[in-house]
Amino acid sequence: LCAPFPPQIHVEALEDPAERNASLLAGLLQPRACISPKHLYDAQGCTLYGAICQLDEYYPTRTEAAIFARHRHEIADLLPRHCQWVDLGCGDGAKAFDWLEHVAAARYVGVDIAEDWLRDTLERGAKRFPDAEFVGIVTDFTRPLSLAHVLDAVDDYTPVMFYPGSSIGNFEPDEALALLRAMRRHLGRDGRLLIGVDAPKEPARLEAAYDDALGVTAAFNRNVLRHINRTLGTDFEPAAFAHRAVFDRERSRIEMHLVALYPQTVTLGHAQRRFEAGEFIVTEHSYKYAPERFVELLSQAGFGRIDRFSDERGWFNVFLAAP
Ligand code: AVJ
Repeated sequence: LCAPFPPQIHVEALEDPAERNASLLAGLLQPRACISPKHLYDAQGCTLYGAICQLDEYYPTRTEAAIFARHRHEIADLLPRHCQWVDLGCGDGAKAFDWLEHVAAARYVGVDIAEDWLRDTLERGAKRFPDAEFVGIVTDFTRPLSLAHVLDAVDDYTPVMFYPGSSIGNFEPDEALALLRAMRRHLGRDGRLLIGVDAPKEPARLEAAYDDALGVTAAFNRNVLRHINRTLGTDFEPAAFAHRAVFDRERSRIEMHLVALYPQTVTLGHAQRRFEAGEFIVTEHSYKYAPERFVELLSQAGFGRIDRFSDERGWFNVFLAAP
């Protein structure tokens, strides 16, 4: 097999900037202002998220890594041979590359919204695994049609869809179901979904994970304002907002807020938005699924066989789902 180098990158179905700005603006003008969590990940945001993953309080990354390490061979044995590894939201690819050491993948498909990172990730991967083909797809697969575009482009090998880190938690449950259905449709008979999902636990533990003592998550959250100031030309003052993370038990989700510290008016292009002291912007929902709830969601999405792997404390679950 002769893999092309440098790896090919397709750019698919990205939201156009005007559309993107319009939906950002619409969110900010709602009575309950919100910013989609995808805007947290500019270059600075990606770096801060990397730092979050190393915090004592932020258990998900570490817990998932331990589950992967402990069940590596067992899971690898359940995966199709000569698969293509579809790394959804690949980032630096580190989690996936640990798997490629144990799975003879014919192709790695890195999917991410950030093209610069993707190129780097693919080049590093291609050097480390010279026998595999490396392909990148720049897309926002949170948008309804993009995943279909992605997978239609590469349907010649059996896919293993890899969606770690509990990123599925950023979707509202109905959107999560739609995304799982879209994945299911592209698995064929032998494809698999390997997905990491955070579980509900004591609110204090959850809230600490999203409001750490060093203030890294607070910086990550406030950084979204700098990001949109740059892209949308707004004049948010990051220091005028406090970071807050609260667990809503009933909805089983962490909510990240930016709370106005004093009354202020922000210019949003041609519009203005007033924030009273205490008024807040919702920047993220992170849903936590009890294992039986997530199994139910997977079943609704059309998955038949579902294996689950967890840590001793039951803090985090990894599901291997097959049609
Ligand atoms: C990347 C969406 C999985 O929800 O835990 C970490 C993002 N936000 N700290 C999560 C995040 C605040 C993270 N995900």
